[in-house]
Amino acid sequence: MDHVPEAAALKLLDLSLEEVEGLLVEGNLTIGIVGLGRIGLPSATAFAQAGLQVLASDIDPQVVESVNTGSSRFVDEPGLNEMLAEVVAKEKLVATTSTAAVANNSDMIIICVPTPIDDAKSPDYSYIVSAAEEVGASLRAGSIVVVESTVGPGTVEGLIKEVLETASGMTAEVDFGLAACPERSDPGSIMKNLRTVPRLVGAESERTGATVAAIYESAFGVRVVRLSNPKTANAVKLTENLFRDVNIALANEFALLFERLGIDSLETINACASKYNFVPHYPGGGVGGPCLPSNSYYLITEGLRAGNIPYIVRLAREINDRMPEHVVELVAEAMNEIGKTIRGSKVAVLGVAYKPNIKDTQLTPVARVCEKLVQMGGIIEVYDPMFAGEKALGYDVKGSLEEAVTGADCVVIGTAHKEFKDIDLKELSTLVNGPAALVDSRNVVEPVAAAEAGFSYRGVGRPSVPRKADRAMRKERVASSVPGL
Ligand code: SAJ
Repeated sequence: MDHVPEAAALKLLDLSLEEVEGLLVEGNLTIGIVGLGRIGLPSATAFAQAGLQVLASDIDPQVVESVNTGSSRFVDEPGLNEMLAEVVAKEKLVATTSTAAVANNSDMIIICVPTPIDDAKSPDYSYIVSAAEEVGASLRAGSIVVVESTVGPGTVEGLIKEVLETASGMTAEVDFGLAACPERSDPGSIMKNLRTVPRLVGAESERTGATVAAIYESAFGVRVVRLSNPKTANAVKLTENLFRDVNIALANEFALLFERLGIDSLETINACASKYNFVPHYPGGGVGGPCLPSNSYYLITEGLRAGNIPYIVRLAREINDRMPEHVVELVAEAMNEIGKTIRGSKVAVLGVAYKPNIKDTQLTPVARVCEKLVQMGGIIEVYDPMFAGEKALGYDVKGSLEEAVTGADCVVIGTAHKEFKDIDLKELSTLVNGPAALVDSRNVVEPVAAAEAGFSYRGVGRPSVPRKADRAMRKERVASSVPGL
């Protein structure tokens, strides 16, 4: 049975800002966190580190148990594990499987559960709805509920409010407060982001907004950007992520064209960046992670409801979703050039994480690349420094890069991990089953260096460079066919 400290019943909603500030100084406020994932756990830890009492729940008993022993599964979040151990030892953070206990004993309850998309690419709000139902059923009058999960604009003041009101029998902004404060953290830098990235707070009433803003401001020492309502706060969150997704799609679209025109996208983008108003985004083998691949669909769904389809957003998703197929096309092309086929060949995939230096494969585009290569008869060997010797995407990840590439007919760089930036291409060429292909989906190696090392090279958005051997052969052919040469 989890030990849950009971909080003195306090009506946060009815307090003046001065009273709230007084409680913050004394640390006399209990923050409830629902969902101990990549966002919930760092937030719970940081609130506890700020001196507040934190009660947090997760449906997974193993997660609850490990948090209560002061350890987390997020080994790629610098600072998190040390801070977690400290706040758990001081009993400032207690985890439980009971969301009811969290709701009943906290002054401000923050919902941090995932909001993925389903197979039909519609937002799956089932986790957030059941979290809101449980919170509502045990909510104390006077508490404030904050939604940090990413949702479509209007979902907090619509669906979530309705669920909370039905489950609690109370009315928002009369009996309890309701606000959106969408998370804006970058996995891998979350502890730093919590203290530096301004928060967005949009509430149903001025007093709730002011209280929620004061709590985040005081706990994390960050600026809070106040928005008129929850839907605007959620619109900001989506706008910034969709800006990124659409710009990456534009970079990918140009990459496909520039490959054909023999133009180097990287050189082009880096030169564009010398202009005062250009924001660089880079082409690659697709867009993964828990945010970008799904965030568009929250807006598209609301757009369809409102009869206004965000076309560019939808098209950007299609372009980015197609990039893994393009990586496989490049593999086939590069192998074809040296007389090899994917079928029956050994392909070493370096990096499966959805982005560099992260132990996370959520919606990683490399999964699609591997799947397609297997379908085409390739024999896949996987190496990723974050998963060395473990399993990832169902593959046994090799213990070292050398192990994965030895005897490979093709090497595919799937993720731009630090380790891969230092690859010695000459040494790599001695380990593979030469002549071998090298396909870089993340712009890690230089095309000329790859060709000089004897690889049949292809890179997303990069011009192909003939290998030294091919160049010599071509010269010979020209010489023998042109009289006098
Ligand atoms: N990618 C490209 N080209 C680029 C940048 C990224 O192809 O120029 C790819 C990456 O390889 C990756 C995907 O896009 O597969 C997502 O990359 P990301 O850097 O946006 O990483 P996320 O999704 O983990 O984190 C983002 C945050 N990104 C950064 O701060 C750099 C941030 O925009 C959001 O706050 C966060 O999602 C979130 O939680 O919403």
